[in-house]
This record gives sequence, C-alpha cells and structure tokens, in this order.
Amino acid sequence: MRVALINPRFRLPIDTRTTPHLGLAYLAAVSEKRGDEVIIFDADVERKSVAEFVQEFRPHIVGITANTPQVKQAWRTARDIKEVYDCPIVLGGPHVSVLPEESCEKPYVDIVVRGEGEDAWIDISNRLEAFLKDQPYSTEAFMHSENEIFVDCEGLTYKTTDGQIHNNPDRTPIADLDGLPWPAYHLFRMEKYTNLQPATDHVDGARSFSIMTSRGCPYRCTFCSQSIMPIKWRSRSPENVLLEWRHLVEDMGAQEIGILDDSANIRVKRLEELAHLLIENKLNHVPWIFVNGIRANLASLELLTLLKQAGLRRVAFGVETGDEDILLTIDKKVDHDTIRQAFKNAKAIDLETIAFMIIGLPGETRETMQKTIDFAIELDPIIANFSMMTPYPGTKVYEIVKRQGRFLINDWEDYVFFDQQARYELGDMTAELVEEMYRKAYRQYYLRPSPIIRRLKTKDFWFNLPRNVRIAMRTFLPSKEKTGLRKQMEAEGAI
Ligand code: B12
Ligand code: SF4
Repeated sequence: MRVALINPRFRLPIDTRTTPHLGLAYLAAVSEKRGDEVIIFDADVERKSVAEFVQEFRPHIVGITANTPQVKQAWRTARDIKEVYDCPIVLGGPHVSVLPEESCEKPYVDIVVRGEGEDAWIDISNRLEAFLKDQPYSTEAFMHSENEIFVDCEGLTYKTTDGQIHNNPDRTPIADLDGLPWPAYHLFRMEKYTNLQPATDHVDGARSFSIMTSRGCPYRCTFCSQSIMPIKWRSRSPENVLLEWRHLVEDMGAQEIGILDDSANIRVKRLEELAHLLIENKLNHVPWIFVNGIRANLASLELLTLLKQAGLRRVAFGVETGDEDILLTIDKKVDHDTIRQAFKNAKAIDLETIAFMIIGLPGETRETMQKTIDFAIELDPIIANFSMMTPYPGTKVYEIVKRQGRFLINDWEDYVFFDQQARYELGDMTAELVEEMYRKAYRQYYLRPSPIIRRLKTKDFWFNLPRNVRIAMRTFLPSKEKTGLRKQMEAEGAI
C-alpha cells in the first residue's frame, strides 16, 4: 500500500530547532517493514501544499501527528486532504491521545490512535489491505458501521459512517523495544533540518540525529504531559542501542547524537553497559547529549565520568523550581541538595550542563519565582531554560487550573511555553506577575558577566551569530506581535 505520514506545519514563536519527527520515523519504519511504500510529508520543510502532495502520491492511508499546539493545523491538514482526495485519515500523538473524541468529531478525521502508535498503525494497515482485496476503494465503505472492521482493534477511537464514535480499550504498550526497526531517517530530507541545539552548537543539521533508548517514565510530575508513553518504563538492551548507534555514525555520518528518552538513567547499570560498548567499539569520538533531563538522584560522579569517556558532551536536568515547598507539590521526587550535587558532579568533569526551569507553577509567588531564578544562577548551567508554565490537557496542573484557577488561553495554538504570555491565573498569582518574573528570569540569568563571557568565548557562538542575535532580541524584548505564521494561519481560516 501507499502510506503517507504527515507532520503538520507549526512553527513556535521562538527560533527553535526543526528536527525530523521521531514518532513518524518509527511509524514509517514499521510500515516499510510491512512492505508499504512510504512518504513522510513534513510540512515544516516542504514547499508544496498537502493537497498537491496527496493528489500526486495517491496514498491508501494518511497518518497525521499532533501535539497540542499542532492539533488545529492537523485538522486543517485533514480537511485540505479530504477536499481533494478520498482515503482514511488517522490522527495520533500526544494531544489526540488525551482528547481523542475532540478530533474524531471532526468530519474529516476517521480514526484516532491513542498512545504508542506502531502496533495500532500496522493493525489498521493490515485491516485496510484485507478490506481492499474485495472492495473498490472507498473510505465510506471502509468505515461503514455494518462492517465492524475496528470493533476489536485496541488503542483506537474511531467514527463509523452513522456518525457514532467508538472508544476501544487501550492497547498494551510495546514490551520488546528491541523488536522495533530503526527510525526511517532515509525518508527525511536531512539537509532541511537544524541540529539538536542550534542556539549553542554549530553542527550540520544533516549530521545530527536523535535516538531513543527507552520509553516511558515511572514518575508523574504534575506539569508533565505523559499521555503517549505509559508509566511503565521500558528500555532497549545496550547491544540493540549499539547497533543503531553504529548505523548512525558509520552509515549516516552522524556528528552528534541526542538521546531523547524521558528518563534515560532510570536503570544506571544499563547506561553503564552502553557506555562500555561505545568505548569498546570506538564510537565514543562522536559527541552525544542528553536532550531531556536525566534524573539528578541517579547522576553520580562515577556514572557521569564513564559517560563522558563514552562521548557524552552535555547533560540536562529538570530542576523546575528553586523553592523547596513548590518542589514537593510538583511530585518531582528529588530535593535541591541532590540537584546541587548532580551539577557539581557534571561540572567537576567539565560536562556542559542544561537546567530546565519553570516559571508560574501553581502556588507560586514573587518570592518563589525569584528563588527559581536565584537557584539557576547558583547552579550556573550553560543553558538555563525557563519555560512559562503551560497546563497541557491530561496533566494534574490542568485539573488544578480547571478547578481553582482561570485559563487565559482558549486556543490550542497558544499552548506553547516560550511566548512570554501567562497561560492561567490562580489565587494571588496574576498574569502580570508571572510575565514580569518570566522576563526577569532571562534578563537576570543571561545578562550577567559570566554567561556573556562564556558564550563569547565559544567558537560556536560566532558561527551562530545571526541566530543568536535573533534569539536575544526575542528573549529580551517584550513580544506583542504574533508570529507571521500565526497571522497567516488565521488568515487561511481557523477551524
Ligand atoms: C523531541 C521533542 C520535541 C522536539 C522535536 C519534536 C519533533 N520534531 O519530534 C522540539 C524541541 C522541537 C519539541 C517542541 C515542542 N514540544 Co516536544 N517533545 C519532544 C519529546 C522529548 C520527544 C518526542 C519524541 O520523539 N518521542 C518519541 C516518539 C517515538 O514518540 P511520539 O513522537 O509521541 O510518537 C509516538 C506516538 O505519539 C504515536 N504517534 C504520534 N504521531 C502519530 C501519528 C499517527 C498517525 C499514529 C497512528 C500514531 C502517532 O506513535 C508514535 C510512535 O509510538 C517529547 C516527550 C516524549 N516522550 O515523547 C516532547 C513532547 C512531545 N513535547 C511537548 C511539547 C509541549 C512541546 C512544545 C509545545 C513545547 C513548546 N516549546 O512550547 C513544542 C511544540 C513544537 C511543535 N513544533 O509542534 C509535549 C507534548 C504535550 C502535548 N500535549 O502536546 C511532550 C509530550 C513533552 C511532555 N512530556 O510534556 N519537542
Ligand atoms: S518531567 Fe521528567 S521525570 Fe517528571 S514525569 Fe515528565 S519525564 Fe518523568
């Protein structure tokens, strides 16, 4: 079958990275393994319209991914396709996994896959192929209520032709991650993408790759959207990761690799084994980074030293807040001294560090937010990343705001966290205060002599000068205007 997988166009109001979508890369890989002809249409880097694309490729099935700010663009994409071409349209990803009916109610969406997608996607493809053997091609017939094609297909919310929405039970998470094929990077035009951290690194985007060595996270921090990956943490074996790592370095020419796991160091022994394998197999010359925070309580000097020998260049920690009480309320299950020690360990061996911080958590006051800024300054990472607290549906913070607070946004496209605008108010925490402290965080952190001198001393800063100037302008000047794309999308007609 011909299979189209689509990443709807969505640019953040900041100058961020554009990297191949790993979820689509996995879905494409399992489809190729099934024997399908697959095209990934990444609207972020494509020039032609999606309508032109489907008319040329004539896919038997289309899959569209959607996180929260992307979901309206996913609906527009589905509509644009259905207007010119008939095929079943399937949505998946973090947003639709939490609110599947919302998307399934749209006339141009047939099926929503909730959670991890590979098995459900292949199941849908198999059922479609079997159906097409005896029938002329028609989505109407395929989704007809009398056919009951999906009645026992787990992990799906779907709509039959009588307008009924069916919510099937969840699908069991993939137990054997080693059984998955490698993400289909060969289907992306790699030269169109940036590297993993373009604000700091000067690596060719076509030589920068992501890898996922584990899925899920056993924690449930109140602000974190954990809709796709279940609470059960599962990992690939070090030997299996090594094979993909070697492929990225030797076949794809990787010059940097980013580990995308939610919690990569949950099982320390596994990471140690991977590090030994990278060293033994002489793959440690290619620098790699932890793109997401690793657990500070499991980042001993011994572990970090070994990882550095294996090529680790930069490590990130989810610090979130500088206030002890707020830290307890967000269920991070770590304390400040542990975080201090993790940074000390990383710095002792010259690893670069990133701290992820949040401004505007429930219960915050001017004092607690100031403590967050002060704690970032104390830790002094090369990147202090302050996010505006954005309550995503499905999180505990979303429920708290719904019950006790007031949302200041009612458009999914505004669910981004670098927009300088407060997303909600709760008790005495006003939007004005949060926005003031958010701007203060960046100014107070970055407009100090040490970060400025540190940046000026790095070669990559000068290579990335135009981008760095743009980022500085956006960060330090208040943003009143919506981005050009938002305006354009609004002009094209909101759904
Ligand atoms: C890497 C990453 C990014 C990168 C790159 C994104 C990319 N191109 O893939 C960058 C830095 C750009 C980014 C940005 C943002 N991100 Co982000 N990101 C991630 C991260 C850490 C990993 C994504 C990943 O590769 N996952 C692994 C793959 C295998 O999973 P997946 O992509 O979800 O796909 C699987 C399923 O969802 C499903 N699926 C997905 N699509 C489809 C489609 C079909 C048809 C089917 C059947 C199934 C299916 O099947 C896939 C395979 O199992 C996740 C956390 C996480 N654990 O996923 C957060 C995460 C996706 N991001 C999140 C957020 C909030 C954002 C931002 C909005 C943040 C912001 N700055 O404001 C932006 C939005 C950017 C945009 N343009 O849309 C949230 C999403 C929450 C939500 N409700 O939407 C997550 C879940 C983090 C979290 N725990 O809160 N992000
Ligand atoms: S913030 Fe990190 S530790 Fe907390 S639930 Fe999300 S992925 Fe897990």
